[in-house]
Amino acid sequence: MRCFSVGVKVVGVALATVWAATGFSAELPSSAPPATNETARPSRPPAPRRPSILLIVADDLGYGDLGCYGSTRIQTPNLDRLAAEGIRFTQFYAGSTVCAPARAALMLGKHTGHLNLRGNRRGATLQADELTLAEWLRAAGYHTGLIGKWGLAEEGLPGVPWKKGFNEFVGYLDNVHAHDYYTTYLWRYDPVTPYEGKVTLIENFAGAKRTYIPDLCTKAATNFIRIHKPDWYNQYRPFFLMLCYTTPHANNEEGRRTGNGMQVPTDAPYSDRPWPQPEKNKAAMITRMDADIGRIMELLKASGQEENTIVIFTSDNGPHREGGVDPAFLGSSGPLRGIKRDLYEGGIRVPMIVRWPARIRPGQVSDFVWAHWDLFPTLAEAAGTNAPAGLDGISVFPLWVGETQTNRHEYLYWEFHERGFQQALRWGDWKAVRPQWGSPLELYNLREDPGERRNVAEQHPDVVAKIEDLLARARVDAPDWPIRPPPQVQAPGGAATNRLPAAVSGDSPNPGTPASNQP
Ligand SMILES: [Ca+2]
Repeated sequence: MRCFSVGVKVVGVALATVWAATGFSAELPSSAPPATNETARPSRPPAPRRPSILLIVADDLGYGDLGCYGSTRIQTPNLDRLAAEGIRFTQFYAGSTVCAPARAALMLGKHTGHLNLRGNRRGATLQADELTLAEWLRAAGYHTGLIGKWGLAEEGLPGVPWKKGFNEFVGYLDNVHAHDYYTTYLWRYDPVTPYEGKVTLIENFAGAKRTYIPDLCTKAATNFIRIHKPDWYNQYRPFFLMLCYTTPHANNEEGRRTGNGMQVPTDAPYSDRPWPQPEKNKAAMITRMDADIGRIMELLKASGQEENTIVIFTSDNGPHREGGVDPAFLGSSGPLRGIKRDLYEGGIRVPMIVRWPARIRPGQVSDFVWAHWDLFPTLAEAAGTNAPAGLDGISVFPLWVGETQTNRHEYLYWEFHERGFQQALRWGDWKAVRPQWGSPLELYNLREDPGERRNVAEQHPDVVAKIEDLLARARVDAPDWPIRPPPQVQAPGGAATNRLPAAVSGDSPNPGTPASNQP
């Protein structure tokens, strides 16, 4: 009994601090864990213990933005250490080249040839009948939380986080709202309080910049990890926490007003660099996130959760040219070609680090080819379940834990519906890109030419033909995303035309987002 009392006291202290430092305490009571008592307390933890999962997703962070991926200008010592203590993947791909479809691919385990959501658009949402990774893990007994940017539904739509598998949520629903690093409100969902709605951040009223949202997300994450430790007072229930920083996405609206949309409280430790101010700020944003992740790792260690928590770090798509930055200045695409909104490697190849001391041997670098849509089946297996049928993803769990990985992708596929219609497909070392509807495939050999500089399609017609076959079966039409040409297609002979050939259906205006609202 004494042990129980002490435990409750510890929990109580942690709960009291949940939102205290986030500015929420004035408006909201603290959440509380389910009532427990001595008889409900398990006598021992179930064995083997399933891991907790912390999935950290950065926003528009490029393949070359971390020290462990070759950056010489941006300091990321904590992520470098994370990589050294786990597996750093060199050929991991985002689900898309912009936010919403990439995150949909991650949550649903499908690629953009099968998603309903294939681009950024106001009003887009996950559907009620679409099963998410969070729903799967919650059904498997995990306590699930989302902190930061969601971007897969706005208020009143079926895809809001609390209807898609998350027990708790604090953050941004909408991708454009997520541009604002000093917003005056966030959304919060807490079924225990219960609370569902907007939380006002009065300290940011009238343009004041007192609460920097990534700082708040870090505080919320550390509180979540303290409270939901899979200890006896939580009946050894593991957690799944998805921490979606907006770093280093630009505040596009601020960028248009001031020329610098890279918001951060201080440009340290880059203040004295002879760089343009937006570049200093961008580097400082990434280094600040790195320090935050370092604090989270310290907490996992101090609270005894380090050994059996899988920590994953990735990004949703490649680096942007927004908010006053030039993505080449800091080398954000590394050696790769292209940026956000391209289907060249720089738009879609992103960092992926996985650390799990209990099962993953440290110090590994892997060139295994996989993607966001593999996280669903992989984490389902980590949670001791079989993934649902019908996913495009494969489980990479065997590779993670040093077993033979027999399951490999025949190919990876992307399509993207801004600026017309782009497609890309990776097959072995080959990468094909169709940069706009109706144009011939470009072909690159990534082993010899990772920067996609030499289009070798003419030298390899057999490979092009094979990839055209794969493309024909890689996708199905989506009602909201008709295939359309770019505004002006050069017809044979040089005349510009907007006409689609009869074979292509769905010739309706693409409901794309206006440029000013591009997430
Ligand atoms: Ca993004």
